[in-house]
Amino acid sequence: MTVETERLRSAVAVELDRARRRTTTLTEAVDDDDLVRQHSRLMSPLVWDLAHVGNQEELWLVRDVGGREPVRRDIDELYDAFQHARADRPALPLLNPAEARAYVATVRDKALDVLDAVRLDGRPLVTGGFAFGMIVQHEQQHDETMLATHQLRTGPPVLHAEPPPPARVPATGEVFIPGGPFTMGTDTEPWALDNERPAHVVDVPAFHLDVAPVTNARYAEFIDAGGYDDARWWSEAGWAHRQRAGLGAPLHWRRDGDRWVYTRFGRTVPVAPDEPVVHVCFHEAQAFAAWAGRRLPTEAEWEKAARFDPATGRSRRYPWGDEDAQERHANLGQRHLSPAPVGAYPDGASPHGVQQLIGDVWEWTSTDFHGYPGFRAFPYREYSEVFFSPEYKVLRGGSFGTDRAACRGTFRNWDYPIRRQIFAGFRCARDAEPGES
Ligand code: AVJ
Ligand code: FE
Repeated sequence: MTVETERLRSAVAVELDRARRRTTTLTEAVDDDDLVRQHSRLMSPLVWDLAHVGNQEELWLVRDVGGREPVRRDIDELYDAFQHARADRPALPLLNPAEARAYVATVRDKALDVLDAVRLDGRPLVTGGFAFGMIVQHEQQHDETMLATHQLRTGPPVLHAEPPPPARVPATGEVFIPGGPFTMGTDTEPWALDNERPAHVVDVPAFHLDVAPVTNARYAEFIDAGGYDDARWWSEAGWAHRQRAGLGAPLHWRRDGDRWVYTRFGRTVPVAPDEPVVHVCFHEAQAFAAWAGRRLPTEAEWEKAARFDPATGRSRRYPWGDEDAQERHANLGQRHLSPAPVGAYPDGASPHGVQQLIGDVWEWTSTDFHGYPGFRAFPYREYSEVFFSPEYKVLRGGSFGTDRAACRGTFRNWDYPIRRQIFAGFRCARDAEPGES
């Protein structure tokens, strides 16, 4: 066995362990009653996420990669996300918290055993540790989902973290990105999921993009200007939804006298003016942009701004270069329990000077979720392909609740345009003027 393979094995083990520590934090912060309760019809009980994470690990690492005997074949159906809607999951005969903890621990022991024994080349499923990387990202994605469940639960705070760092540089205005081709997607990122592949050239016309995500202060101006009551700014579907759902401010915001407050993980505080707005749906983002005389960026514009290096003509892994995300680059991984103020991460800026593309808030784009030209489902259709549809909008960049293992310049998230419980905000773009190129 080569030194390189051994290094990959230990890197995988570290990532699996990091994900499990986070899952443990999220599921040990509350008592057993709270774990089995449904905090919102939009979300699963936390104990479902916990055992589902273990079940996917069993299916892919223990049974498929390892060829081992099933641990609990009888529970596959309960934890198949396609069999039961989130709202119906509390009524299922789920593993109780103690059983779920024992199950995920047993599966993990076996998965680590498989990691020790299996060749990490040959089969495409394991090349570069892919299946293990997929499972690490799956657990981290569910950890972010569990964090959103924590945000929806009521009661005293149970999660704790340092406040985000302060602004260090100005982060207002927009930058100009000249027109021209760039490489979107990837063929080389070892843990990239199927929807990020293959790499392909896209010609993006010149455009302007905000230096930073739209802040709470700016968003409050839209509210104060009557933006929620003026159908002019909303798409037809957006206005219908705004009416039906009675939208009037981001989720979790509340008026307190003449100011806005929001409740974050059980703590009610004044809305921070210079932090990116979060918990707005696509329709709200789109309406804000129209009111501001702007528009949402397309997914290709977002990725070009995040990855294209005009000096070399190459697409990089992240806005700051090819190096993995460090703490100084971006607000990721639940290190803080909120977005950071705009201007807090100058070290994460792109060559064009666009800030906070990675971390803080997922950013809505105007693009429907579809496969890139030449897309091939891997390793299963249900990861992405079954969601390719104009019903879903693409979100980019990751939030404060996204782990660095599940976030990069090519990473694609998607959701319904009405979703607000996810950690989503946005930034605005506009077309270049004639003559600008
Ligand atoms: C990529 C975040 C939309 O949570 O539905 C988790 C990730 N896929 N389990 C989701 C996922 C299967 C997915 N998103
Ligand atoms: Fe899942």
